[in-house]
Parts: sequence; structure tokens; C-alpha cells
Amino acid sequence: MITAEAFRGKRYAVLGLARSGLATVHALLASGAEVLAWDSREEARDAAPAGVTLADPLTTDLAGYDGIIVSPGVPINRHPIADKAKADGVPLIGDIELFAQARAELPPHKVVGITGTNGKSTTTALIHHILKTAGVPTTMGGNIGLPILGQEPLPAGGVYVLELSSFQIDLTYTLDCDVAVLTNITPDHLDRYDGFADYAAAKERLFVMQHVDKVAVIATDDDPSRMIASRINHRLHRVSLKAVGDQQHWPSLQGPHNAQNLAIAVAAAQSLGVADDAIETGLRTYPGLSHRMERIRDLEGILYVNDSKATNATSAAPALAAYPAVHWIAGGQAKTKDLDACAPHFGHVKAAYTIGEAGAMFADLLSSHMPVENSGTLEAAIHAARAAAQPGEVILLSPACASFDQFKDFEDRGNQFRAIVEGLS
Ligand code: UMA
Ligand code: ADP
Repeated sequence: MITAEAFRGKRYAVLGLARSGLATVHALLASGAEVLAWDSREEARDAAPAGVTLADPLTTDLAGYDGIIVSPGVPINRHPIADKAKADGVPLIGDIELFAQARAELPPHKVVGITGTNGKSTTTALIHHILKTAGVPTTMGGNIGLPILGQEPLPAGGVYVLELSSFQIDLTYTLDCDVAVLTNITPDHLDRYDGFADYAAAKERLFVMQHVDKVAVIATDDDPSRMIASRINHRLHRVSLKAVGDQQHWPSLQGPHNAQNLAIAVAAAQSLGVADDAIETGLRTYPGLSHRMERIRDLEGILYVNDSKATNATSAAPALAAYPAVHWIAGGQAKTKDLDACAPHFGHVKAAYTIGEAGAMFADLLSSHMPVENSGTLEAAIHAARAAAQPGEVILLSPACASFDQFKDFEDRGNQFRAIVEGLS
């Protein structure tokens, strides 16, 4: 766990007691801070550690507190905690900001911060893997599912590799990344922002927080990313998926989207001083992540692929592009009212099976391009796809939607897909 003397004797309110909130509470208590904490879910409050005062920050006078630490899943654009923080004169921050404040007490180290709409987790895991392969002490944290305050501090010379969502950046003010990375920007999370420009501006803040001697790595394959790159006035590496040649030696990094991810990872690793042969070994041995084009099973010549992490249309597109004959399971909570990003690959889809809240809307959008069935549930969709698929074809869960209408999160959705597919006989 990461602790800091800087927090000793200070008072914090923590709102949200899931992964990041709980890790924050533990780190603050261990640092000698006073902690008031709350979660709207009773079971989350019940799991709070001893030593915490349980009280709702909305109905507690917080004047004089040193910070209100909010989980990234709390929508601060519409949650009353934002006005409450202003009224009480307390900074509204997140766990990443606490990490930034703890850095001065850590052994000399570097921080790589990775943001972007898609490819963050892959790029984070890949940079971490390359560093580990090269013998550099390193740890991953942030949006990848590992709250950074819950990780062990690194010895001198270590590199913290942080995946940062826009929600986390919104709650961070002093994180000066040694290397800041932008993968791409396409529409997502628009319920949390005043439009696309506002969402892009949230990502740009990662670079605004950097000092002039630090490095920015930006994939300039889309307009918003090019705009951000044009405004960088510190050290900038522009990379592009178009500059990557043959990917055949890197089995877990197939497809143009992974060309983008690996171009970024190579530039980041080079800027950290990793030798080219160590980078090449890292690319070759990278094992891939679950729920991203994960091959689950080959049954009767039909391949079942779990791409549950494709939570928007842009991230589903590369999966459709990757296979020539796809039975496509899509749907959930839609982020946009169109599937335009997937349209260039509709020719690969033999049939679509839609699920969840977006089921009817997606069926409507797709029906003039391919056979569609609104299956409703994941299980029904898998069975319908199995009945229709021929040997050599692929049954692909690549939902282009968030999962929260029918599942706990994208991992739960992918795990249920795996369980159902493994149960087929
Ligand atoms: N809550 C309240 N009151 C509210 C709203 C929420 O009490 O009004 C509580 C909820 O009951 C919940 C907590 O606040 O207990 C919110 O927790 P959370 O959703 O932030 O969950 P964590 O487990 O802390 O996970 C967060 C990130 N979640 C989100 O950004 C939604 C995780 O990213 C991240 O891995 C984790 O911190 C560790 O850093 C997940 C994610 O879906 C993977 N990210 C989005 C994405 O990738 O698209 C941005
Ligand atoms: P993130 O953490 O940003 O959500 P992941 O690496 O977990 O990104 O990948 C999420 C989904 O996006 C996967 O379905 C994957 O196939 C797709 N994807 C990965 N990298 C990219 C990229 N650079 N551009 C577009 N889609 C991508």
C-alpha cells in the first residue's frame, strides 16, 4: 500500500467505497489521517474498515477538511457533492491526486500516465510488460482495475504505469507524468460531459499538468488527438498506426488498433531508456488481456471470441474487421445512437444478435445490412448464433455498449459469456 506522512493528522471525506474508495480509505488510515467515508450502498458501507467514521458527506459540515475524495464512478457533473465541496471550501479530488501528492515521499521513480478512449488497458499492460521484461521494477494501477494506492511502493528506479480514465483525470490536479500518453479520442461517456469537446478537453488535462521537461506520446490518427498534439509545448513524440509494418511476430498484438497501441508503447519505452532488443522481446512475449478479442473456445470448428471490453462502436470495429465471417452479439447500454464506426466492416457479419437496452435500436440500425435477431439476453444470443454458425465462422461478443443494464460490469459480462460457452456440449 502507498502511504504518506503528508496525510498524517489531516481530515478527509471519501465518497464511494468500491475498489478505489476502499484502497483510499486503507491508505489514508495507515498514513495517520482522519477519515469520514460513505457509499449509497449499505453493503459497501458495511465493508468499510474499523477506524472510519461512517457519515454522508452531503449532510456533514466539511469546512476545514483537507479533501473530499470521490470515486471515478460518481458522476461529478450532476452529483450534489460537487456543489457541497464548493460550499464547504474543500478540494474535490480522486485517488490519483492523492498518489500525486504522495510521490515526493516515494523513492526516486517515474510515472507513465495513459489515457484515450480505447486501447488504454492494452497500452498500459504492454508498457508494463516491456518494462518488466527489461528488468525495470514496475507496477500497474488506475483504471485497469488496480487502485494505485493499494499497490506496493517500488524501489528506487521504478516506473508506475497508470491507466487514467477521463473521470480520474477530472479529479486530479498535480500529476506531473514523466511520460503522458494519448491513444485516441472518439465519442464516449457523453453522459458525463457537456459534449465531445468537453470530453476531449478532460483528456488534454493530462498533458496540461506536465512540466516542460517531460515527454508526451500521442497517436495522431484522429482529429482531436492531432489538435491536442498541436498544442503541446513540451517534448512530443507523434506516433501513428500507419507507421507500423509487419505485426506477425507479435501474436497478441494483431490488427490496426494494436498497431496503434504498440507504436505508443514502443515510443514510451524508448523515452524511458529501454533498449530496442528488450522492447522487441516484450512485444513478442506480451500475453494479451482477458475480454479483449480473447479466444475462448473452438467448438465444432466455430471459434468463440470474448471482446466484452468493446464498450463503444469504435472499439467493436477492429474486432469485426479481424474476422471474415462473424456472428455478432452486440448491445447493452448504448453510448451513441449509431454504429457508424462499425459500418465499414458490416460485410464481415453473417448475422447479428442484439441484447439488452439497445437491442431494439441496434436491430433497427442493422436490419437493412444483415440478418438480425433481437435475442434479449446473452444466453439466448449465444444459442441462436450457435444454431446458425458454420464451421470456420466466429461467434463474437463485441457489444459496442456499456454492460450496466444486464451485468455488474464488462468483466462480469465477459465471464458470463465464457461460462456459457464453456458449458456448451
Ligand atoms: N456511489 C455512491 N453514490 C453515488 C454514486 C456512486 O455512493 O451517487 C458509490 C457506488 O455505490 C460505488 C462507488 O461509489 O460503490 C463507485 O465506485 P466506482 O464505480 O468508481 O468503482 P471502483 O471499483 O472504485 O472502480 C473505479 C473505476 N470505475 C469507474 O470509473 C466507473 C474502475 O474503472 C477502476 O478500474 C477502479 O476505480 C480502480 O482504479 C472501471 C471502468 O469501468 C474499469 N472505467 C470506465 C471505463 O473504462 O470506461 C471509465
Ligand atoms: P480501454 O482500456 O481504453 O477500454 P482496451 O485496451 O481495454 O482499452 O481495449 C478495449 C476495446 O477496444 C477492446 O475491445 C479492443 O479490441 C479495442 N481496442 C484496443 N485498442 C484499441 C485502439 N487503439 N483503437 C480502437 N480500439 C481499440
